[in-house]
Amino acid sequence: MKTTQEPAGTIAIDEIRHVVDEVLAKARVIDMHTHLFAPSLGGLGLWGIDELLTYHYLEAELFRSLPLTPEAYWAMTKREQADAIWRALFVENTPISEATRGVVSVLDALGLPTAAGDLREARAYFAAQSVDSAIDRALRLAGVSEVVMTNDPLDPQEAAMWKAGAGHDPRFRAVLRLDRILNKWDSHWAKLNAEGYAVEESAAGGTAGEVRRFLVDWHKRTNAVYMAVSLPDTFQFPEDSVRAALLREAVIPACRELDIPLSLMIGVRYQVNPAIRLAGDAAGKADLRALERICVDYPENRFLTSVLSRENQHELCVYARKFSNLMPFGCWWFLNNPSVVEEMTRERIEMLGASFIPQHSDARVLEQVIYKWKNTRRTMAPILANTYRLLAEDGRAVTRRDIERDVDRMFRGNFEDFIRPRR
Ligand code: FIX
Ligand code: ZN
Repeated sequence: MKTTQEPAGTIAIDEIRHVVDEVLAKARVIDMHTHLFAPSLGGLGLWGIDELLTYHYLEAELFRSLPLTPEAYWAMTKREQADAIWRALFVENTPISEATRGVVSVLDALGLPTAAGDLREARAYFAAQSVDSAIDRALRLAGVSEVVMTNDPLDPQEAAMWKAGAGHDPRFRAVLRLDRILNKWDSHWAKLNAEGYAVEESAAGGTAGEVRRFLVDWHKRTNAVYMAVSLPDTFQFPEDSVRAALLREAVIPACRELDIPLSLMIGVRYQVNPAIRLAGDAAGKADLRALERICVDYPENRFLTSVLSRENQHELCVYARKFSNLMPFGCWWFLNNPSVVEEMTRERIEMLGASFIPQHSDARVLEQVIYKWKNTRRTMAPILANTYRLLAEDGRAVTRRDIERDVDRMFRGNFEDFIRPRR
């Protein structure tokens, strides 16, 4: 029996869903992990219909729907590839998969036909756009205020542009991606040497200090908000390996020195089918005791973490309850499907409240932010509405302010706070 006065702005239970929809629609999210690039980084940034259709998610689906060898596909021009994918997945079949529905959703949001026999009208539309106006339109339609890039300091094309002063744009934040250093040291250490860093293939001697210097120099050049690495499902820490040594002696100390988080994206089975290139990666259940050990050994560091295997999600939530320097984020890659996003998000709210980052888009093509954030809002709305209904039924009235605060925290505040320097 409720005796206390209900706070101002209390929402009736049957009004909650409506308010949640409004608040989510109004929210301007920070997309904290993408493969998008600021326009000053030239051709690295992908956008437009041909890029949307030749997305590796769709390439994987193409090879299931068309008796076409990967070799024959790679021999095509980008335009021919896009035509083949449109015909096979959108004309000769119904676009019901998450990735094909995504393209339909983008075309619809841009006022383009979603069931045309060919791509003439879509191509004409994009040909008439400038990259800057395309960026502003996509971010506005997606309700995204800024995106975080994935910048590779060992990518020759990208590195040259940063050294030439490119890259700075208020809509795009930088991140130092370290997969080549940590996962492919044997084929990349010489590049650091060539750039004047006295490193050794064995990673012995002064290598760690030099890698640290390299990272600090690139942080200065890019103003990166965090460093990141994807790791295999077999990742172990500690381990007698160059990767573990560089993590321990270079990357983790550099992040502490620069007071920025390290993002650990764990659980990739790289190139199980190299013939289909980017689409050839898979997922595997990882031993998250490596993450436990890293959180225990480096309490001064902050770790953004996403795990690729559905089977690792519960453990990650449990570890986040143990370590405040661990921030779970996103429903990564093969998990970014509404049925799985729903399951993961409900569990995270039950175990972590609003103290996690529900999603990132992982967009590789600009316009993908439009459908990925539309899907996220659509999936989150019933989950949040149900959560607040349960709270109200349990005896605490819910206000619009509660919902606004939680949504802002999950889609902005948690990330902004986690990257904010502590010193
Ligand atoms: O490692 C990553 O950042 C992954 O997101 C990508 O490598 C992957 O190819 C992808 O596009 C996932 O959505
Ligand atoms: Zn990614």
